[in-house]
Parts: sequence; C-alpha cells; structure tokens
Amino acid sequence: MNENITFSIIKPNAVRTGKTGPILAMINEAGFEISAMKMVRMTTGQAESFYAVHKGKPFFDGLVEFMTSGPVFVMILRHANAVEEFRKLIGATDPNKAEPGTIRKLFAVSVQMNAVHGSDSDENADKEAGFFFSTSERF
Ligand code: IDP
Ligand code: MG
Repeated sequence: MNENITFSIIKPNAVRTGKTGPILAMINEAGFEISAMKMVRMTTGQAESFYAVHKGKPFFDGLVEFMTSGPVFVMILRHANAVEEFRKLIGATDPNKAEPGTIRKLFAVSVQMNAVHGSDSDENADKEAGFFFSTSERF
C-alpha cells in the first residue's frame, strides 16, 4: 500500500534559518504530494529510536543533540518511486558530494546539518511514517 510514499524531515538547521518555505517549494515543484505534515520538537528518546540504526557510531550523540535542538517538520510524501526519487532530489548525505541543484547542496551547512532527511527504503519509509503519524493523520 505504501510503495509510493517516503518520509522526510526538514531538520532544525533549515527550520531555524527560514528554509522551510524554499525546501517545500522544491518538493512541490518536483511533483511530490504532501500526504501528512506537522511541526514537532523531537525528544531525545524519539531521536535515539528514529536513528537507532546509527547507535554506536561516532556521530550518533551529536546527531541526536542536533535533531532535538529545535523544531522540525516531519512529513509523508507521495510520488511514483518516492523513496528513490526523493533521495535524488535531496542529494548525497555529505553536501560536498551532493549534485548541484539538490536540496542538500543548496541548504546543508555540514554533513550533520544537512537540511533534510529522506527514507532509504520502502520498508523504512513505512516504519518512519508510522513513527510520527497515525493512519487518520494521512491524506
Ligand atoms: P542519510 O540521511 O543520507 O540517509 P545516514 O548515513 O543515514 O545518511 O546518516 C543519518 C544522518 O546522520 C545524516 O543525514 C547526517 O545528519 C548524520 N551523519 C551521517 N554521517 C555523519 C558524519 O560522518 N558526521 C556527522 N553526521 C553524520
Ligand atoms: Mg539514512
């Protein structure tokens, strides 16, 4: 049922510096439909479990601290081949390696503060969407 959704977060650095509008415009222009969206301040526990796969890595504690440092926008996006198409739109994790014109190339300030999250598989898109949204909150 969810083969065409991905899950995204506009990260604290981008929200804090007023990049939410420009990023949403790029998402819209690329043809993604917003299925659900809300502003939240993640708790430490939420950030730790959202990024549990990275627990133990040297950047984990800094990542959790960053992701809880201010409000974020979490959203479910719909598009054909959503996961792959969205990863193309956001670009590589490291903004220095991201293609020109990608969201991270334009709005990341470092590998950590790379402006947006995008799910890496259909399975994780479902899991991550379920982490923040109930079925009745999706359109
Ligand atoms: P992704 O967001 O492109 O899928 P992941 O490897 O899943 O990248 O890492 C999750 C997040 O952790 C990244 O988006 C970034 O914010 C942060 N991160 C990843 N690698 C590093 C690093 O080497 N230093 C600092 N932060 C990192
Ligand atoms: Mg990832």
